[in-house]
Amino acid sequence: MSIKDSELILNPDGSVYHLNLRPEHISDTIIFVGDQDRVEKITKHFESIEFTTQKREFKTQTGYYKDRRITVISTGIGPDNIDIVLNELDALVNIDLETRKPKQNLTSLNIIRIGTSGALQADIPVDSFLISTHALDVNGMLHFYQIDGINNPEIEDKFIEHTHWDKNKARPIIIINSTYLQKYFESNTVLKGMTGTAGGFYGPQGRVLRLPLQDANLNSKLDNFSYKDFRITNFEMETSVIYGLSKLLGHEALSLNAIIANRANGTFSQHPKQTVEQLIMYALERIVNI
Ligand code: R1P
Repeated sequence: MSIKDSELILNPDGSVYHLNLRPEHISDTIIFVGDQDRVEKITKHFESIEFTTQKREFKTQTGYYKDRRITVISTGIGPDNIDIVLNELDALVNIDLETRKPKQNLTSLNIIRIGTSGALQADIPVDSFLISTHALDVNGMLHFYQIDGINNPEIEDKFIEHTHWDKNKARPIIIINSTYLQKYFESNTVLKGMTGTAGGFYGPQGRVLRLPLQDANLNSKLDNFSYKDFRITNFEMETSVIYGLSKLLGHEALSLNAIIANRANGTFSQHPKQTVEQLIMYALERIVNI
């Protein structure tokens, strides 16, 4: 059965609907950033750029860094955009866009997120780098897929019990990332931890401007949750769904976080752009070794 036009929408030039990409436009090594302006902060280091396109917040460039063909794509903010980006990238490599049928031989992409994040633990300094070894999904998008096999009910139940999680909110999902990519990015100076992924920036991450929160103590409960050697280290808005959808679709993914805020002690980096630039160079130098 071929996938109907309404389910896999292609533009008149044959590109996928939101990303404006055809299969030949992407590498199998893909860097995700949130901010569309961060794409060129990465590709300015490339020897050459062979392709550029942008539709809405999804800007893509493909080129070469030290003989390695790399695609950089901006996802915008949040889990909903990751649903679009990962499904459309997967369609580019794993669905025959002519016959509209899934391919027999599947391609596994290497996906590296270079993002910013706020630490939840007082001892994680601003301007540090952190690899997400685990992800805590508190936004609910993944529940629309069959997630048996990527979730960890035993740890999730402990978390629900610890936080008295409100049953009107989506059940939290904890994903253990087991990608082979991690070993390429580890070092003595890079921290590791469980990254919480929220579906919003303010209330869902415990920020109060004018609206009261359903649970004003949630961040401190996240802060002091521990199970075996798990500790929730930081908050952002994409990692759990990148990890979840990548596992379901058969791709390898790793999330690298530049910690630019510390929520526990209320501090923000004095030079966030420099910190992100340093993480970009750190990532590029390691990507060439994969
Ligand atoms: C919020 O300001 C955005 O910044 C963080 C969050 O995950 C969210 O996307 O990541 P990026 O800097 O990668 O966008």
